[in-house]
Amino acid sequence: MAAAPSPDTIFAQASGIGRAGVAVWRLSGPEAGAALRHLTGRALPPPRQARLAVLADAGGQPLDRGLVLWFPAPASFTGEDVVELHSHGGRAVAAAITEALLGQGLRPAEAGEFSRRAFAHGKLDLTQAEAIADLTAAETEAQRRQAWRQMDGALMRLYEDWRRRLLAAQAHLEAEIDFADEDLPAGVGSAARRALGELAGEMEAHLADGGRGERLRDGLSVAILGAPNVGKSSLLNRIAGRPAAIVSSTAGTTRDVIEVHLDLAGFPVILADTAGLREVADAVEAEGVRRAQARAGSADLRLVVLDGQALPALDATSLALLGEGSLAVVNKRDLAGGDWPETIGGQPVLAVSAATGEGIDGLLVALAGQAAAILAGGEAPALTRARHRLALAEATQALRQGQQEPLPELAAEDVRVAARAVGRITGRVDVEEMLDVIFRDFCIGK
Ligand SMILES: Nc1nc2c(ncn2[C@@H]2O[C@H](COP(=O)(O)OP(=O)(O)O)[C@@H](O)[C@H]2O)c(=O)[nH]1
Ligand SMILES: [Mg+2]
Repeated sequence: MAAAPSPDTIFAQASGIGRAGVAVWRLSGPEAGAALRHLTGRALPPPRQARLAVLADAGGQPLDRGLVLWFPAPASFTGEDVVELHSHGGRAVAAAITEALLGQGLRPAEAGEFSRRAFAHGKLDLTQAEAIADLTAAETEAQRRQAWRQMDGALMRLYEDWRRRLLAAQAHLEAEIDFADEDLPAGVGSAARRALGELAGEMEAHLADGGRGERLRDGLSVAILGAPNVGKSSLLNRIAGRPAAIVSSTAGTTRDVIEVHLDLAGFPVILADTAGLREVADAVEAEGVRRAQARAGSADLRLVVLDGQALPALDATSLALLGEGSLAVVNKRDLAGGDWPETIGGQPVLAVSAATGEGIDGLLVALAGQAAAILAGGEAPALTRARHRLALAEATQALRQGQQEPLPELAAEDVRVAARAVGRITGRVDVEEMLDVIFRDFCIGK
């Protein structure tokens, strides 16, 4: 791909802003080498070797001492001339270095601009660029592993392989058009149509993953549901280990959805406390109930909390929530006698006490097991973004249509549509309009 001209030399503090032992700076562009020479007052160091240097401003006033590295193009992260500086991580040091770089005509980088330049120079594809953002955002081990695999090129290889095979099928179909009346090796056209079916099948299998990769990026949504006063908020607080939600003996206190983010055995879980489900007159509480019901509907998993003291009596609303994708949690075990059934609504009962903490570990193990069952994948790389899903859905639809076309001209056009859709995922075609969307969510300095 032709690299877009990048006349500006950009810089950013790539490490987080604030007080730290060391701050890492990145400079990229044609003036990066000159900027380093001016800062150090010396010739450029040998490529890719760290050198200790005093960094000084234009008047020769020393600002700090740190490591400097020189990565001449094209063997650098962006593919341009790149300089890396390691300074001390104080605010005043950062301000002084920023001032010195601005004084040399360098421009502060925009969010994602380094990765965008790396993409423009063919250093990474769009799935890898997205994976850098994911790796930066990863909060749990499973998220890190998924982002790492994608950054390592697992999705790029999968999608690029599909695109290559699509282009081959397209070439075969076009050969059928051009040589319709001549000698074409027997079966070229039917082989191409068979390839369309195989490709569509592989893409459909990749799409039918239950949103595993996307959920792993976002976190598994778990809703705590049940009647008022059964101890839902107390349970959330016990699990969170801090008073995140309002706990009160007045029914109907929790009126909004309150969330805590958990790391369960490496899997990200967003646990949401909700308002008790019941018929209400009060408008605010009714809104809380409405939100609770909406969350119940959209959650990946539901913890249906029941009051152990009330058993075996069960309210119809809670009973209706039990079933596929839910866990039956009997709370207030410390008060109840212990004669609850083994299963309720077909779900095994997890007896806990939010007050004493009894049974909470078992509940977390069960929750982690459910999270793993939903989020853990096999060897195949998972689809991680709605953007990829849309493009692949478009591609499979075109392929299924192409399979049905008796005319090679029309089949070839369908394959072209499919190849273009897959190419958009990695950024091999039609990308300009998507670049802003993708790089917008990056941090500065990435
Ligand atoms: N003894 C005992 N009381 C509890 C337990 N869980 C909650 N409670 C009490 O039950 C009342 C309602 O709790 P809350 O968490 O606000 O219930 P929610 O309406 O379902 O959110 C409060 O007085 C809590 O202290 C428990 O496991 N044991
Ligand atoms: Mg509550």
